[in-house]
Amino acid sequence: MALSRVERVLVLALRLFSFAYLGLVSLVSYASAALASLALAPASPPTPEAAKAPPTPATPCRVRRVVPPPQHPLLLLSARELARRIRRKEVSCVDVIETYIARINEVNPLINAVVRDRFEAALQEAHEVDKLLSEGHDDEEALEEKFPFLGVPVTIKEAFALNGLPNTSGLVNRRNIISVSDAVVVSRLKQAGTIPLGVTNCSELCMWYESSNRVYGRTNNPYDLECIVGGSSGGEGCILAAAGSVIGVGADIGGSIRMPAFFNGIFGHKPTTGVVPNEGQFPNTMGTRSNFLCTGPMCRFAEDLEPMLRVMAGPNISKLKLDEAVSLENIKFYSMEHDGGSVFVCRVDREILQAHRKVAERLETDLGVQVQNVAIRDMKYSFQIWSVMMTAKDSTGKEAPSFTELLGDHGKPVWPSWELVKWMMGLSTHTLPAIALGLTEKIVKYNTRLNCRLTAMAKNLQKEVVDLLGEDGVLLYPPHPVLAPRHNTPLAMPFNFAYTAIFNILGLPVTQCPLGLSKEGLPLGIQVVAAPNNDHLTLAVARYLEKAFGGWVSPGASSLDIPGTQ
Ligand SMILES: *[C@@H]1O[C@H](CO)[C@@H](O)[C@H](O)[C@H]1NC(C)=O
Ligand SMILES: *[C@@H]1O[C@H](CO)[C@@H](O)[C@H](O)[C@H]1NC(C)=O
Ligand SMILES: CC(=O)N[C@H]1CO[C@H](CO)[C@@H](O)[C@@H]1O
Repeated sequence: MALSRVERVLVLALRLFSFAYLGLVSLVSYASAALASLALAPASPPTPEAAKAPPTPATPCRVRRVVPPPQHPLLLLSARELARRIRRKEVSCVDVIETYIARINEVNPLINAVVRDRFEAALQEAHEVDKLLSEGHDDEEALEEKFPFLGVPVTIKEAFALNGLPNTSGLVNRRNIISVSDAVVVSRLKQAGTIPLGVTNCSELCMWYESSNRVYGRTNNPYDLECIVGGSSGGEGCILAAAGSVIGVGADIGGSIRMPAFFNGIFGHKPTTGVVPNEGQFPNTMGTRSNFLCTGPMCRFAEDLEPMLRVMAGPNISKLKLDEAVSLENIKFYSMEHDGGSVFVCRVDREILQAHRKVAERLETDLGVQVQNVAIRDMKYSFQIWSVMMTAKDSTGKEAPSFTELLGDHGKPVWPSWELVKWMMGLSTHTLPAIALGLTEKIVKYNTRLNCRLTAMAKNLQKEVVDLLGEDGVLLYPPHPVLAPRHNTPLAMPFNFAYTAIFNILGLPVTQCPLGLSKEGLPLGIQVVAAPNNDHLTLAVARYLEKAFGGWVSPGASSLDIPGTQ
């Protein structure tokens, strides 16, 4: 399919914009660095002691700032293991909760991931759990059946309602809204015995892949504070990776679980569409978009994905086949190393590619399987397909609400060009990506013919991928073309999320799995995709990859940072 004229103009405009934008960003950062060094320079001549001190070595490159590694052994256990030890009274629930609160207090000033906490209430609930256990009404098995996560701390993406905490989704207008109820998944997790510690940051209206907004500010990557955490469930990915939480809740309409899971080196699962209820989050989706939004689990340890999914899905879990045993040797593995060359998206980073190939090699040697390379042609149009499908009318002919309407939050729709002017003067309460998205929505309208073609393409692509994977197939696909970028730079590569977004349109279950760290110490990863309702396959592969590649790596613990190693 040739590019339409609109698209060609858009690509050109985008390139120009990226250059201009990156130029501006580097100018501003040099200027502020220069100002900072001026401000730090001693006003008087250096004292003799200062003169004697060894000169600070010139650093050839930027020094990476990371969060300190977790020291307490309780912070290194999976949620399953924590629950087991609490049930057996090998550790008190109060100890677990206090340890996690201390960890959040230690790392949050650096990363700004937890934006509101409920520490006091959590401690109160921990005391109740310990009391329940000391009364000893139930035996261990009955307890596990009733409360699989009894006493386990959990964090929740701020966009979800958690009683007593805000759900602004980063909109300044909603700053004073406090939830008076729980979202369905939150209430199910509470019933399973978890203790929520607080809510975590997201992007404005959950529509961008950098978690920064005018209500809570910006969240920093625990492996490099200068880098983004991804979005929209970015605070969640970040606090999990920083060992300030062990399990968490995210939602994903274009990669909002999988991108932060990738940038922060943890596990994130986008379930098959229509299994986990989305109710109780803002903005809640309407029309066709609700077919693409998926709520799902995020966590540090692969073994926690499945029990979380069971709890969050409730009765809908019967749609999946989680009780079926999976033998990895019988899975048909397919691999696609890039999308085939979309003009909108960056090329896949060499280290991501290398990690991908290592996975394929390892599968072949460990399991004796053949990983088959495939080239699915229309994956190249992922971004166009996603954007057309997101604005499609639903079966009743109703259009999804526009982004500018959502920004206005039941008030007047926001006028993006005016907001841009205000933004330049530092007066807008919106973030630049949100304004840019509003503008794009106004300017770019696919014409009807192109619309029909892309809609048809989405249908065909879905059939092609589902037929290929069948009941026993799994596709390996990069989670994103680049490693966690520096803050603000995503604006210069706005469509890279197409690598995750296409699977929302296709409705397939996908698990993002961490694969260790890059040379620079940033997380690597891979997406594992299966046909609808075959979540059990991707979850089994996730557990295997964790064993083979080490899973989550504690930030600040890589050989690069510990003096004396290597
Ligand atoms: C939080 O957001 C959801 C979704 O919009 C909404 O249903 C819920 O009422 C909100 N909570 C409050 C107390 O406003
Ligand atoms: C089952 O899934 C559907 C679609 O996501 C959802 O609307 C419904 O609430 C779910 N049912 C239950 C009982 O969770
Ligand atoms: C930068 C910023 O605004 N950070 C805020 C994030 O949220 C916490 C908790 O609400 C605040 O204390 C920070 O000031």
